[in-house]
Amino acid sequence: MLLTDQHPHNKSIMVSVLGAPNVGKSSMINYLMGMDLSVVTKKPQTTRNKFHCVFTVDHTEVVLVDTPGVHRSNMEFNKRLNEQAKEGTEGVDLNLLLIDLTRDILPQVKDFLELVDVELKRTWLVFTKSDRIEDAEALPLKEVFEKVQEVIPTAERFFVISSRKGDNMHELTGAICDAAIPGPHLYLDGSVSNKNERFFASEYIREQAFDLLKDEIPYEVAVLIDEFKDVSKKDEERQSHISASILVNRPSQRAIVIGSKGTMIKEIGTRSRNKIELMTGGKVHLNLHVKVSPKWFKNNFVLEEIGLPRAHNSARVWRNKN
Ligand SMILES: Nc1nc2c(ncn2[C@@H]2O[C@H](COP(=O)(O)OP(=O)(O)OP(=O)(O)O)[C@@H](O)[C@H]2O)c(=O)[nH]1
Ligand SMILES: [Mg+2]
Repeated sequence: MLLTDQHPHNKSIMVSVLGAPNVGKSSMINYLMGMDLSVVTKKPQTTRNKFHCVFTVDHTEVVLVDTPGVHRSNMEFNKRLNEQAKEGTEGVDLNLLLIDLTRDILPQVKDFLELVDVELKRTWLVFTKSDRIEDAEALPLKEVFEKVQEVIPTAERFFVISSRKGDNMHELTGAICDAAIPGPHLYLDGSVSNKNERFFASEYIREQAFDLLKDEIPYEVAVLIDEFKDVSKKDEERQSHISASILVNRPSQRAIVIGSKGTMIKEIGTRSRNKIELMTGGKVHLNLHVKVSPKWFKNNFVLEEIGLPRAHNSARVWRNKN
C-alpha cells in the first residue's frame, strides 16, 4: 500500500526487533508505541507471530517488527516460531538485537546467530532491563560490544534501556528517526499495525491464558477467533460480538482452563474483554469455548490458522509436495 500525494518531508524506516525469548522485545515496542499493543507476560515465548507495530513522530513513520524469541528446539512448532523471527529480518532497514542484561551477554548473541542463520545487515544492539542491574553504567559494555562486532560486523552502536523506567528510550527513538529514509509512508495515518482486530482479540485472550495458567498449559494453548461481528445499533456506541475457541492438548487441561465452577475461564474472559474493549472503543460480548484438540501444535491446519506456516527446516511431512 503506497499512498500517493504524501508530504514532501515524509520519511520511513522498518526496524526488526529480535532476540531470545523474554528479553523484553514486546515491552520495548509497547513503550515506544505508547500503548499495550503487543502481548507481554512473565513467561518466555509469549509472542508467536511477526507483525508490524507502527508509530509516527512528526513526518517520520517507524515500523517496528515484533518477532518471537528464538530458541533451540526440534519441535515443529518452535521451528515455525524461529522462522517468524528469521522472516522478521527480511526487507528491513535496521535490526535491533535485544540482549537481556540480567543474563550472560555473548551466548545470547551467538545463539541468536546460530538459530536464525541470517546475515544481519545494519544492526544496533539494545541491552534491556537496565533497571534490574545495580550499576548498569559501570558494566564494560563497550568491550562486550566490540566482541559482538567480531561476530556481527554490521553492528554499529549500542543502547542501554529500561522499558520499565523508560531509561534511554528517548535517545533510541531519536536515533531510529534520524536513520529513517526520505520517502512515502507505508501506512495510513492512524494505522498501528498490519494485523487486524481479530488477530489482537485472539492475542489478548491468549495473553490472559498465558498469564493465569501454569506449567505446560500456556504452551499448549492456542486461540482461534470463530466469529467477530459488529452488532452496533445506529447512532449508538460500537458493539462487537466475539466467539473464540481456546484449544488445549488434553481433556485434563480443558478442566483446568475452565476451572472450578468456571472461575478460570471467567477470569480469562473478563480480563481479555477489558483489553479488547480498549481496542475497539466499544462494548464487547465475548464467548469463550475450550476445546480439546490433541497435539494441535503438530497440526498443519491449526498452525497455518494461527499464522505459523511451514519453516525452511520443517519436518519432511510438513513440506508442500509440489
Ligand atoms: N525489570 C524489567 N522487566 C522488563 C523490562 N522489559 C521487559 N521486562 C519484563 O520481562 C518479561 C518479558 O517481557 P516481554 O516484552 O514479553 O519479552 P519478549 O522478548 O517480547 O518475550 P517473547 O515474546 O517471549 O520472546 C515481562 O515480565 C516484562 O515485564 C525492563 O526493562 N525491566
Ligand atoms: Mg514478545
